[in-house]
Order: sequence, then C-alpha cells, then structure tokens
Amino acid sequence: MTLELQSEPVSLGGPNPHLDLRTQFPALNQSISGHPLVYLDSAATALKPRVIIEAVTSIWGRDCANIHRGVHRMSQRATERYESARERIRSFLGADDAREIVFVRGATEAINLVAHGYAMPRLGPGDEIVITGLEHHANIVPWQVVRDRTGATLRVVPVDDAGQVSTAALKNVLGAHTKLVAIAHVSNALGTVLPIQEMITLAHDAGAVVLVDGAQAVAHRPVDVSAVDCDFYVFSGHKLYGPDGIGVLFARRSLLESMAPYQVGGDMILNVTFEHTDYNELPHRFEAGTPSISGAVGLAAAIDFVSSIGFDWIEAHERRLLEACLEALGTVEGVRLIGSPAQRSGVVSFVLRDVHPHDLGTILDGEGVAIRTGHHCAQPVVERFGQVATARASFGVYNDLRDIDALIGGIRKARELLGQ
Ligand code: 7TS
Repeated sequence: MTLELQSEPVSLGGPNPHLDLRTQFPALNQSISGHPLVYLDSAATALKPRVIIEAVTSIWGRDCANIHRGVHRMSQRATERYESARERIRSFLGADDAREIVFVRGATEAINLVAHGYAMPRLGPGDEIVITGLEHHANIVPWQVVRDRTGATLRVVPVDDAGQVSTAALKNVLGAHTKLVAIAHVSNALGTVLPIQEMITLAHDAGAVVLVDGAQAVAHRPVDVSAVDCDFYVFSGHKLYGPDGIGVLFARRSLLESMAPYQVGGDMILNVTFEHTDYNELPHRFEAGTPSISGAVGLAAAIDFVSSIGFDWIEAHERRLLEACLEALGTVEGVRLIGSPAQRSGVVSFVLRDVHPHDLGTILDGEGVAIRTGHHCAQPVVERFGQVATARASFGVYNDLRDIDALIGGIRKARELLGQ
C-alpha cells in the first residue's frame, strides 16, 4: 500500500503568509543522485537561510576587523555588531543581563566551560552530579571527567520505555549530596521534550544548580531562562539556522562572578605583568582570544529569522510533520519506532527490520533523502532501546509533507532492494 499524503508548499504565517520559506535556503536548490534534495537532518545541523549567509559575509566583506581593541572605524563597527548580538541573544533567552551571555564555540564548549570553571573547583568525594539517561555525549563525558578528577559520583536518572524521563525518576535520584543537575531540554536521539521547569524546581529544592542543554530546543520552542529559573543554559548556533563555530552559555550572574576562567589569554584581561594578571569584567573574562565575530553576528541574524517566523508557527508546523511522519512510518512493514514520548520535538528515530540503519541511510541518500544514522552521539540511550544504531529523521522550518512522502518512498525502496 502506498500512503498518499497531502502535499502542500510551506508558507509563512504572520507578516508575509505567501512567502515560500524554502526559496530562502540556497542549499535546498540542489540535486543529489538526480533527485531534489530532501533534507531531514536538521538535528545534526540546520540549513542556512540567505539572510544569515549575508549577515556573515557582511562582516567579512565590510566590517572585517578585530573587536574590543581598535580605535579605527571598522573595529568600532565590528565591536558594536558583536555586542549587539549579545544583547539580541539576551532578549531571545529572556536573561536579565547581557553580562550573563558568554559566546563560546558551541554547546559542547559551553558544557566544558561549566564543568571546568564551576564544577571542578567545587566538587569533591561524596558530592553527586546528576544527568539523565538520554543525554548527548556532550552532556555525559565532561561530567565523567569532573567525577574522575574530583572523586564526585555521577548518577543517572533512568529513561522509561517510552523514552521519557519523569520528574518522579529524578526525585528518586536527587538527594542531600546532589550538587549539580545537567539535563537535556530535548533529546537529540528520540525527540523527547523534558519537563525542565519541574525538574529545575526539584533540583533547586535539593540544593543543586541546574544546567540545561538546549542544543535541540532553541530552534523549536521558546526558551525563557528567567521563567524556568535555570542556572546555566547552553546551545549551538548551527542548529538554529545560524553559523557553526558559535554558541552560547547563559549563566546566572552570581555564579559566573564566582567562576574561574576556563581559558586565558588576550581580551579577557584588564592588566598583565609577569607577576600578576587582573581578569576582565563579565562576560569578557570567559571569552579569551579573538571570538567568532561573524558567528555572533550570524547568530543574531538567525534569531531575527526564527523570531520573524514565530514559535507558534514553528511548533504547529512541526506537530503536523511529526504526526504525518509517525502515521506514515506506521504503515511500512518492518519499521519499528524507537521511543514514543508524549512530548516530542521534531525528531523521529526508527529501525527497519533486518536492515542496518547505515544501509538504509545509504539507500535513502541515493534517493536524495538525507537522514542521520548511527548512535547520534547518544550511545547510552540508543543501547537502552536494545539498538546499536537507529535511523533518525529530523525537521526544520523548510520541510513539508512532500519530504515525508520522499522518506517513506525511500524506505519502501530499501525494503524492495533488500528483498523484504
Ligand atoms: N547536546 C545535544 C542535545 C545535541 O544534540 C548536540 C549535537 C550537542 C549537545 C552538541 O552540540 P555541538 O554543536 O557542540 O556539537 N547533536 C548532534 C546530533 O544530534 N547530530 O549531530 C550533532
């Protein structure tokens, strides 16, 4: 049976309802193996719209100067654009103070900064760090390093059969010794949305600080760090339609004030002699060396882009895609969905009976359909479901129901080719 899905072009609601979003992404304008590209790998990295490419090239093509150090006009313009980007990110995250926004290379570097700058000097034997069973390696390995260097214990909140982490399960693991809780906002492997608000309250009640890994959340749902009251929130620009090499650490100011710099060098100092160095003010103290200026400016443009679409539209659009994808996958014999969380963002993980996900991914690539296969850098949760790898389709604003048709067609073709 072939499922006929209603295919319609994606159009923006809001200010310009007729604008075709897809035309804004130059990368979509290409063929792969003679097929128009169907990009279903936005959880790995999102494609970039023209406005963001232009913002980045306007730094290189015009305001190409280093920041915080030039008296000349170009340097002043670059500095102004870099610091305006920080302010744009502050308002996007709902933070109180732009000094709480630290530019980093990405979510991975942000978590490492907190692990080294906050946890390492404070934790010791008897202290506990709590993570969940569905974390990306970026939110596992830094805490293992802290555990190994400080003698603290790393505890893991179990994932249930639907791929969820409940507040009750967190409660069981929290205790008087919990010092830090590090949780994903959205799982990259299963798409599970965690109840971070309740989890943060529980962790605070236990006396712990909380880091939220928002790498898979910021492009899909509104985030308000003041409302959820988290202590640290991290994300990468490249999953938010922005540049790679740029990301953000939001850190509560009182915590940031008390932290030692993770990296040291130029631009993070006030005064240096061979005997002594005075560190710069927040947030510059945590931004040693020349940062990604074009990245910060591109990230601010990405936030403008996403905000102009609006999260109401984005969430409704993804819900439709998710429902259609889950329904269509259910009609393909041999497909098994991995995880069935009640609250899910735009990610679907599945396996096809007797077919290695890499073989499936390769056949789909031959049909022009890009998905990710493997353990998605979240090996523990994939193994929790008895798999070494899954196939993962993930959505962005440019996807539409035709992309789901193409995915399902490709999976059926794989079944035929592999003689099922
Ligand atoms: N946390 C989560 C939840 C992620 O999904 C990722 C990247 C990271 C942290 C690390 O982000 P980075 O930008 O510092 O690398 N996730 C994926 C993915 O799912 N496929 O490729 C990268």
